[in-house]
Amino acid sequence: MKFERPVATGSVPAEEVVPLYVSQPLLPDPTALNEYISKIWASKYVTNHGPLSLELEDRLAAFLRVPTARLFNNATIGLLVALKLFDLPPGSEVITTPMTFAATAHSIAWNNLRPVFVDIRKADLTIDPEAVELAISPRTSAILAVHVYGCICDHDALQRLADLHGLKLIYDAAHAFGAYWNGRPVASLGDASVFSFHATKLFNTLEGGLITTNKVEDRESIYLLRNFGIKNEEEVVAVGINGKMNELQAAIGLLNLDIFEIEREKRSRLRQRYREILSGLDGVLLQEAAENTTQSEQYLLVRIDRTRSRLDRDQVKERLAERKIFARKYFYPICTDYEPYRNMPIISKRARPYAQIAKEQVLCLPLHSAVTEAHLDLIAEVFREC
Ligand code: T4K
Repeated sequence: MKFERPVATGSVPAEEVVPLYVSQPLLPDPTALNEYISKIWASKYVTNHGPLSLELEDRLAAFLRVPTARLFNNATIGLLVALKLFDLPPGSEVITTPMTFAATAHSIAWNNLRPVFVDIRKADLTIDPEAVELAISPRTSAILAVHVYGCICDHDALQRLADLHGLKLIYDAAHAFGAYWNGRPVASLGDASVFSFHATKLFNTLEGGLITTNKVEDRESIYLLRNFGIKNEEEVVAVGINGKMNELQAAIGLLNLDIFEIEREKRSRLRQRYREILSGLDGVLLQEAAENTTQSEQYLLVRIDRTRSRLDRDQVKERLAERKIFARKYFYPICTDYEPYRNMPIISKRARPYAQIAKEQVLCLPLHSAVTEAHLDLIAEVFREC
């Protein structure tokens, strides 16, 4: 539907408002980057486990308090390798959520495993442990849970189920860098976690990813899988892949590691501002982190409940776009709407899975330091109409 309304009538004229996207990459000072570039150029060592990537791995392992942290060229390859690491029986089932990015489900299918989709919790849209329990069968080998939008899963309940049924518990932590569960960095939860360092992520290396585990012996296995399975010049001992991070990406990571907490602080304050603007509006719900967890500040998710609001989610998105504010419908469509997984059920304790309701409501608003009070005025105006 096309709206003919004039754009922006808030305190700031629309033409003065710079287009605003859902994400904006955190980029380091180019002068500092140039220093790294000079060093890389002088050394001529640009990839294949270079000194900067090794330094970044060590710093990340210390920051995340894990013995094993292995960098990857992106999180999708990281997810492929994390699943490969555990030699799950071919054709066995991996329980996951449909409310996620395509990479989660695809990494299961690429490993010749079968994704089994289960419902999500209403409170924070993370995977519902009760639905996981319903889906466990003799064919299940693992749970691939997602800390979606930066909200942390119910780890206690998932770990209990994994222990009880002898399953691997792997976290797609693409959105969760820097988040805590019961005072622990989430990197140490379950059997493995995979983080994304894509440009749209708070901590980023332009493209990149990281696998973390609690076992020191995984360092060698992940290293091999990341490097074609090559042990030395004469031995190839595993079916590996090329998942290496290059030195330019690592340099950006080293610099961003020094500044990302500042950005996160700004995002926390911005989340508070969003709360002030949106709380009390009928039919508008903000996602909140569960007790004993912290938000990574990756995404600002609102749900717009059409049964209680005047405008639906798509209309709100369109009205924001008219004001040059580009929100995104992460994650609509959900995985069970995709061609390869179409018609697969979403196992749920409800007659109608909550994921089917939530997918019509979700909208991610810009959450980064380029958001100004003028933008917030425009956003508030749209939501008041809503
Ligand atoms: N698991 C989960 C749960 C994930 O969400 C993801 C990725 C993965 C696994 C896999 O991680 P990686 O293999 O990518 O490391 C983006 C990202 O590409 C993707 O990393 C992310 N999740 C997904 C949720 O979103 P798009 O297609 O929505 O991005 P795009 O290019 O439309 O960018 C969004 C906005 O960000 C743009 O409108 C403008 C801004 N932007 C973007 C880029 C790339 C910039 O300002 N500068 C930029 O360079 O997929």
